[in-house]
Amino acid sequence: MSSRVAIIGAGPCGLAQLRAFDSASKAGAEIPEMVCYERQSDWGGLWNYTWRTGLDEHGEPVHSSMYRYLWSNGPKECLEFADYTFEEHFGKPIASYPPREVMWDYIKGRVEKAGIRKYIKFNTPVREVTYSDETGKFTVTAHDLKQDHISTEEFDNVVVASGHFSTPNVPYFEGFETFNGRIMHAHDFRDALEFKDKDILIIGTSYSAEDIGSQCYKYGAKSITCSHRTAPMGFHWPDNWQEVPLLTKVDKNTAYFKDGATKDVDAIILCTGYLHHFPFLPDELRLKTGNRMWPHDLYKGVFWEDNPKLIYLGMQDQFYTFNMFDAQAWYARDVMMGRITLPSREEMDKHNKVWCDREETLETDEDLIVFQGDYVQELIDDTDYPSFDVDGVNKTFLEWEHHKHEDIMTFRNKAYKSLMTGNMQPTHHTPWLEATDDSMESYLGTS
Ligand code: FAD
Ligand code: NA7
Repeated sequence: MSSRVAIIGAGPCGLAQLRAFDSASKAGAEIPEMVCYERQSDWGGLWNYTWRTGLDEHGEPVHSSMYRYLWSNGPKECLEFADYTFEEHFGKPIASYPPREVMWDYIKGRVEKAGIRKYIKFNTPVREVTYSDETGKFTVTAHDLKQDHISTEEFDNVVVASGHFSTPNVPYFEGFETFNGRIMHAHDFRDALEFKDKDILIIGTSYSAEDIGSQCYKYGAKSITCSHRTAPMGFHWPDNWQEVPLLTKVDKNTAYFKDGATKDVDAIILCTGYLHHFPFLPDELRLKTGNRMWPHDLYKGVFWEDNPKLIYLGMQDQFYTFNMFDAQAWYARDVMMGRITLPSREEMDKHNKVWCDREETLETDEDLIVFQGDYVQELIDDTDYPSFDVDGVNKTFLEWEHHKHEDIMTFRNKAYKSLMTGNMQPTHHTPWLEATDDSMESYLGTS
């Protein structure tokens, strides 16, 4: 019997794993039997938008944290698949910051072309994974929600591709229980129009804070106040936007900050990040980490060192996304297929330490980007994933950072060169601030 691989999640990471095996198969190799379990009814992970919040129609936690009007927060040229370009998908160069629907279409295009939907069991959350030292196999228990049937299967490898931007980190601040307005986490944010003409308070200073605040500004919020724990974001914000120290308490509608300042607000949006949450894994298999560039205990950033037959994809904090997931999936595939042999535990620890130590030295965004670029390069050097210009991607990221610091409300009007095709991409037909229709037809200029 050939070996069997379970993949948990059909978001960009899980799809990368399926595509990696598929490409080996199309090149004539014998590949393991694969089963991909996906909790949602469709693929694409976070990019599969839902209007729902809280629990879904089956009583499962809603996975997606994406919202209406979301446009890519980095240039698409930095995440482009090396084996399936945007130009191949759309038949022409397109502007650099596509809205979610356009991105979702692109993600789907590659896997539809590959014909790998057949491996996925939709509406089927994984409930439990265990490992037996005796048999050397994993037992995966999954719940078919449509049939309301729970079943188990055995596998030689398990690939955890369940994402880590879905379970909200929700801190408490004094007075929240009597606040006279809406308190929500970014995970439940869906439509900025809800906050038109409102004074909003955002807690947090990372991507969600920056982008949800910008969305609210774009769609007519009266004022945006951003409260920071560590440091302000420091962009050139519009006049009705201020950055303040950390919230200390709220009383009715009044927010109090560490420096003694106050502000009356209508709503509070907690952009306080997410938890790595794997309720289906036992202690000895479960990755425990915050959102960081080099999660510990993972050799090459993917293999669970205590039992490298367990693989985690995409668990890093991310500058690089889709092409990094591919690099990981191709490498993991080659290990699972015996093309690459893992070193001893001691060697793994040694290798890990080099990356951990380097992570400690990272200070600037440039350091973080180059660090992740070097990691991607290390992985792709060892597999047949089409090599691409990682240094060029790093440079595009740096241009992007520069454009954001020039003007946070216009950076999405810029265009970049594809590192895969070498073609300059066009600027979008409408400046981002004025483009209120985020449909694919509008973006591609076909309506
Ligand atoms: P996910 O996309 O989260 O997919 C995980 C999949 O696993 C989901 O389909 C989920 O249903 C499934 N799953 C979870 N648990 C189970 C279970 N127990 N059983 C079965 N299935 C399960 N990246 C960019 O490159 N550009 C952007 O502009 C960008 N914007 C973002 C905006 C937001 C608001 C967020 C939260 C993230 C954004 N990201 C962006 C980063 C994002 O993490 C990646 O683009 C990508 O979606 C990660 O892929 P993934 O497969 O690891 O996880
Ligand atoms: P991140 O990038 O993990 O950032 C979380 C932010 O939340 C960060 O600014 C933290 O501040 C802040 N935070 C966390 N806990 C607290 C508490 N208790 N009080 C105040 N502030 C807090 O998450 P994002 O949601 O922004 O981004 C995740 C992904 O979504 C990203 O990849 C994007 O592409 C979209 P800190 O700096 O630690 O003080």
